[in-house]
Amino acid sequence: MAYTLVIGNKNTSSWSLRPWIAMKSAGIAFEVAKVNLRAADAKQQILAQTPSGKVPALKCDGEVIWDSLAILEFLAETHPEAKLWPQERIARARARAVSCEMHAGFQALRQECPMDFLARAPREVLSDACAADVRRIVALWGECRARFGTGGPFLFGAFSAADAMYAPVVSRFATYVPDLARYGDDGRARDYVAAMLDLPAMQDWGAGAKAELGAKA
Ligand SMILES: N[C@@H](CCC(=O)N[C@@H](CS)C(=O)NCC(=O)O)C(=O)O
Repeated sequence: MAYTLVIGNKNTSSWSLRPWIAMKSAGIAFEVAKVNLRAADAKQQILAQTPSGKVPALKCDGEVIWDSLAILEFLAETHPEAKLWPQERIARARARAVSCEMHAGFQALRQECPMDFLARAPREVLSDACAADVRRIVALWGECRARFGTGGPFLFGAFSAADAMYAPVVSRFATYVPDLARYGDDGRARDYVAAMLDLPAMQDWGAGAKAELGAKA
């Protein structure tokens, strides 16, 4: 299957990172079509690729699938060998639950701490709403790691779609909230962030972000 993944700017397009890191980590080959979201005609460029008018979108055999979570579901179905969802039923249900919680929530964190992949700018103070989001994520990561994570360093042990969904949050925490102990972390969330930042695919994304910013300077 020939895939083209339409993505935005690597330093800031949080939603684009999700399917990109999943495909890289799962070893699924794809081409990239980049849209500079800061270009004056960005909307037209995106609309030429996907009727949603948003990135990411996955093009495949004349079809287009948009929305990061829908793309992950499509990839998981098309590539069962990649095991993008955990194999065990309850772990899989939980991985979907935490992914949907991410997809539909954490508005305060998204607004206050927009992804800025390469920046390191710790925040001394977060709003109450944003701090509540951070505490909830720390708690859910800790629970996933404790209950399902024995087989590896990721939320459900081996890398899964849930990690792809939270990759932009990992980046936001690295930028703005490096000290997760202040938000109830017992060390599990900190170690999870470190494991995600160590992923070769995550480092590739950072190198790409650097190259894009360098190219513009
Ligand atoms: N729910 C969508 C959201 C996608 C989204 O908001 N993408 C932003 C970039 S990160 C976008 O395309 N913005 C450009 C625009 O709205 O014109 C997903 O998960 O893919």
